[in-house]
Amino acid sequence: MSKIVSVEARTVRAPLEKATAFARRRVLEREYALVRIRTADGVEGIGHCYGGHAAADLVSQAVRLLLRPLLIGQNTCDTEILWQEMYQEALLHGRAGSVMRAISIVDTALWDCNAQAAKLPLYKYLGAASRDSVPAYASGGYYLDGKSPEALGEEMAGYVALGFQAVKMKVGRLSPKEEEARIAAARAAIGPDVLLMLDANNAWSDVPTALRYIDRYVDYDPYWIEEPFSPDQINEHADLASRIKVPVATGEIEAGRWRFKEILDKGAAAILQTDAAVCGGISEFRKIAALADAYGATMCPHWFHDLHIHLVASCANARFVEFFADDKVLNFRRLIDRQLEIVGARLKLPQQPGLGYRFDEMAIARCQAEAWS
Ligand code: SMN
Ligand code: MG
Repeated sequence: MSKIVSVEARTVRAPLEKATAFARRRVLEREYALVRIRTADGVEGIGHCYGGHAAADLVSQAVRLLLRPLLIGQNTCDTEILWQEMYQEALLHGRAGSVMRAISIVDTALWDCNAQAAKLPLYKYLGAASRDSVPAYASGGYYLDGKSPEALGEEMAGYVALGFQAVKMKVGRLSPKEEEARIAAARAAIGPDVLLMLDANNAWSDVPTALRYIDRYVDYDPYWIEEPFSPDQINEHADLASRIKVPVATGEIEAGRWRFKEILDKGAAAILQTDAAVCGGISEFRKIAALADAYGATMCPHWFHDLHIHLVASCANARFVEFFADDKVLNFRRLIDRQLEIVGARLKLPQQPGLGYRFDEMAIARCQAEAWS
């Protein structure tokens, strides 16, 4: 019996040890919305999303007020039916943003329940596209007060020493000249063969400004330039993509297959960074990945490596998991009870049923967390 008997949510506020920054924001604290779904046969599925630096309660409340009433008593296997019902129910509030995050985490918890009930790791339940491990890149290179280009280079070289052959750093916060010094230091530290991704986090608002920066970056052989503009500036992404050889990557805060189709139709990105905890869940991610495949685009999902390892391992057109090696800038790893194993430049596929990890209640209690309700 996969009948849903309870749906609970909670918001967790997890401070960072040290303030960190990317192009247009400084971050001191991270908020997460968590969900757990229990079934009549005793299975518990989980889902989680980033709720930003404040107000993740918007997501938890959407789970409680909008989604829970239509989930209780339903069957966890009816993922397509339930997705349609949640989407329709949330139409006025949702379609993107916090309410789509709420749908995403509920959908993830349903898939977690179903894969556990089938006693299969999620990637196998979805249909494996990889056997033992998947490629990953190490993500970091944030701005910290007093962090020199040399220190950035050391950080990047540290990821290579761990085994990674692809690394990502932040760009777009400083002047073009200061940025060039950072990128030059990173490239010198990692050598010519390691892939170097650049994440601009919506740094620029027009194509000429973006080009002033990127013209200086190209000498250091970037593998992609990520989120050069606001996500709503799809035309600017497309214009930039038509002018530079470096592939444009985007999509970490986009939701719904229709929006990704627009990105692909306009040639605005060659790499989609769809986040299953943002776009509408695992059900929606798979539709977006199939759409991207037909356009020859590649999926490189956005962070939450513990979740996205299953999606990279079950989509033939997925290339990399984004991996955060410590909890300095992203501290979600502190809230769960299992860490992935790095094997060279790859991550070993977990063999436990479902997502393969649980929330660590003790670790959550050490944060500012509300009770499940
Ligand atoms: C990022 C932003 C917000 C949360 C996690 C990670 C970043 C990335 O843009 O792509 O790594
Ligand atoms: Mg990014």
